[in-house]
Amino acid sequence: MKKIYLLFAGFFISFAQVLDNPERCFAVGHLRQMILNNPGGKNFYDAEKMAIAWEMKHRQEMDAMRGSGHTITIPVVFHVVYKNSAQNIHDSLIHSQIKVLNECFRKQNANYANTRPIFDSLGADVQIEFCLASKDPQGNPTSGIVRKQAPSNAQFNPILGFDNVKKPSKGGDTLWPPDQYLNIWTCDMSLFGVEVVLGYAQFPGMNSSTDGVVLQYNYVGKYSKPGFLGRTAVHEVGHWLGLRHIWGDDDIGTNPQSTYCDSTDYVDDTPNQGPRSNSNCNFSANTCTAESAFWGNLNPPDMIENYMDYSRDSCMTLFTKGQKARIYGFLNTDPLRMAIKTSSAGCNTLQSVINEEIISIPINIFPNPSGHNFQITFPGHFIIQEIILFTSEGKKVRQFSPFSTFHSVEELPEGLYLLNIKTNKGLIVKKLVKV
Ligand SMILES: [Ca+2]
Ligand SMILES: [Ca+2]
Ligand SMILES: [Zn+2]
Repeated sequence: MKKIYLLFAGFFISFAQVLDNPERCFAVGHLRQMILNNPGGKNFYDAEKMAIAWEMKHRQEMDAMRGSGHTITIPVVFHVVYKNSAQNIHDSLIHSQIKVLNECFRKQNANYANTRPIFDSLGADVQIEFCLASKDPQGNPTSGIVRKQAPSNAQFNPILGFDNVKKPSKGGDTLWPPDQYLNIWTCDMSLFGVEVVLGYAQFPGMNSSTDGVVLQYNYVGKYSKPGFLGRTAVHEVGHWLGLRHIWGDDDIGTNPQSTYCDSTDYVDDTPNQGPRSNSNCNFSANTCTAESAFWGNLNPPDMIENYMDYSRDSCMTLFTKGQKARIYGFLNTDPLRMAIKTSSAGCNTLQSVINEEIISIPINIFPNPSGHNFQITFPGHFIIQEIILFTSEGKKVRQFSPFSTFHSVEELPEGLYLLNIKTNKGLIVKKLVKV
């Protein structure tokens, strides 16, 4: 399909769009549009100056914090804005998304081990965790997920419906106070039925009435879309915390294939990079040879493992220590990000990831209800790796061997349990009733 450049507000919108290949991220386009809409208004670049100044002064503090066990918890509210049932995504996908965010920001992602040796000492436990808020702005209990049906003619794509998902008058949903919540909207940003972008974030230091992250609904959660692992949200929350793209965004609006090595993400341990990665895992990419002071005479390859590049989800493994320091710069200088560290919005305890309502997988439990033993049947192409039983409140009560035929629940109290069956195809959760 040929490239279609979309004209908007008198300038070429920065994501010159190849319509059969949705752009990963519209955060920088959003930033430019915000500045255009409100010239002279509060601006990310001012917030960034403050963050960089903080970072310079507090290097030692950052070192001392490492491994200290201190974490910041950020309560999240998901606004699910939908026009049909597919867009009204299941709670379990959102729970799974929170889990992915926590794995990546705490460096607990299983694929960290795939980070190349030249980079593997640079990965940071960012010491930030996310949870679904347990209190709404009025102080009433909430699941941290709010749902709103939008009229069928509502327009949420960034070209014809810029930030509309945040505006009730345009069919969107109002944000919750951004000093207490990370607001994440999910919606369909397609244009004429074609996906144009996976997500975008508003950078720190901008208009507080539109703060937050927007995700294309079918990229939410770990197994929502083949080939994607929920890392669109990780990338966007990285922007929301102040990170720039690793290549410094100087390829936008010009020739995406050009090599531009003079811009920066203001992080010294991420090597200079020319253009963005092209949603691939090209380990031989080395687009800039003159690196920053951090790398001395070394000429490291492009860090395609970084969450702030445009690599494929499966080869993303890290935020660096330098990116962590930059994030803490914003967390200690930007008014909204400073306030959210002591949010009183509380946290829900996540239940296990429940997939069975979404994907019909021919895995059966019998007998169910069960008084003594149960068996699991599954198709031959599934390999069962782990079987864990949780109470309906999410407390782990049993782990069963994946190699046994019968699993005993004899001594357990009667009631509803959730059986998490980890397979080579993903996690499947089944309800089990003990009688
Ligand atoms: Ca860099
Ligand atoms: Ca290089
Ligand atoms: Zn981005």
